[in-house]
Amino acid sequence: MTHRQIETDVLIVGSGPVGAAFARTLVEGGREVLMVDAGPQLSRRPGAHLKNGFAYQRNHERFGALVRAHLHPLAPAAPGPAEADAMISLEAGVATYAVGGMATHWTGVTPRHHPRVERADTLPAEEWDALYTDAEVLLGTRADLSEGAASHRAVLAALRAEYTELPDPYRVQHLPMAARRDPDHPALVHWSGADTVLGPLADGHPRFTLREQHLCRRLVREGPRIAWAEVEDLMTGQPLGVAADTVVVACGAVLTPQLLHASGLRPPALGRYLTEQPVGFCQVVLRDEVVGPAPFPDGDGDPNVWIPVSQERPWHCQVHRDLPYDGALPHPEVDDRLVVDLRWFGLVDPVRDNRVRFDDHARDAFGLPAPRFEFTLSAADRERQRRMVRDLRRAAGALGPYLPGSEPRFVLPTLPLHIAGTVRMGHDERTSVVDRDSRVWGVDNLVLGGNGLIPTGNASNPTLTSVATALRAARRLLGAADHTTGGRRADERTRLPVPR
Ligand code: KBG
Repeated sequence: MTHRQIETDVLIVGSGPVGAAFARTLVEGGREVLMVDAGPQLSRRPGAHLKNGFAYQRNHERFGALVRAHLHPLAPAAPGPAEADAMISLEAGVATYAVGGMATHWTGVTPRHHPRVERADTLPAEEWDALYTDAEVLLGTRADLSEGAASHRAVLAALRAEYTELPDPYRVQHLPMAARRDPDHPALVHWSGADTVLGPLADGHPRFTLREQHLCRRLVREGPRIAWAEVEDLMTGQPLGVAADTVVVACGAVLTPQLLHASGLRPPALGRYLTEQPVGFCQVVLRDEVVGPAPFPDGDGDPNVWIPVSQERPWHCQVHRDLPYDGALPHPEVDDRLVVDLRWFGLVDPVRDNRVRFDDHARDAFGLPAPRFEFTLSAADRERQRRMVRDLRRAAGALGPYLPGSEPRFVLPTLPLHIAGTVRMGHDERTSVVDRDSRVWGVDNLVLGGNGLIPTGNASNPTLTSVATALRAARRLLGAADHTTGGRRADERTRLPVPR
């Protein structure tokens, strides 16, 4: 079949919040952008959060069922439980194929990464701070979402009374959330999605085109550049050839390296140094002394309480309500308003042999090389997680008894899917895939985005960091100065040799 040809300034593969941050910045900078996503558009405004529908805000179970239907297994087969690691397993990992990506259903938790424990040294601290602020604005992150909820205030007070030793800025506090209460109807929460990041682009813009159910199968390299991309309209089978000055790939920490691999772009660090966060989880029923004299009012809102990562506590803690896990037992006898989830996210160190590899002989559901995970925890990683779960028990003890069947355990399999490191950013092309402008080493016009770029062990939710990184990369594409190298512009950079 012959390829219909399209020309554009920028092709963006992937329409999650990171792809959207690239699109918004580049369109506002005067570029014409074509964005493609293999998944369908599920809402009128592209990439909107599905929980913004009234019914789902009132029922976590129903929303959980909806989300499950949008998750596709990444690896072809999951091992039996006997083979699974008791702390973490990637074999049943999933990806969201939808316009908006995982932000069609995410929790919106958007903390900054800890400057020493989690953050990469690729940028100076002042630049990180400025980028984080811009990313927070773009995502609509705020700390006051739950301030008005009695359950939130009760959990916050009980945990503050327990963790008196924690100094500022690491004490128990409000969880930063990319969501806001609707000013006209404060009982409803409006969750940020990729549409929030797209802003005016989501309502249509002459320089922005979004094509849903269009799969990028291959990037075709000629010399030091991507000459064109092979894109398939999945609904017609029609192939398109897209020639772009710049190609941005931001389709998740597994599917981004998958596309590079499928295109024969296989730098030595591709898929390696993979990290994922083990999650300790339990649910408690808040005890009377925590609730206080009056019951929580109907329609009170959920708590969103945070204990940030610190050097002594390299784990991220959130106390909130979220989707129920598979196999959660129903408890009609328990007042649902008194149940809270405790999720403690652990940090693992990046090592070269922890990786996703792509099988050239097996295909995934979209016909691309199937991912396979090779991932084990070191003794130090395991010890860190054991400390984390001891701390989870301490926090639970301050709040109330465990909900029967929801005693502390590691969440297995699949969550949290904060896979990182697979296309890591760095200073050296042997141990990283992109430079600090997010550009693939040795390919002039190929830029990557997403959690895969995060090169360090991390425990907090990564989306804010990835949006911040994307903002910087997009601004560099527009010619912004590189503050880390004395003000050189992106188009003045020294060309690197093409790796063999
Ligand atoms: O609780 C959430 C959490 O906020 C998150 O970032 C992760 O991806 O998924 C968890 C379970 O839904």
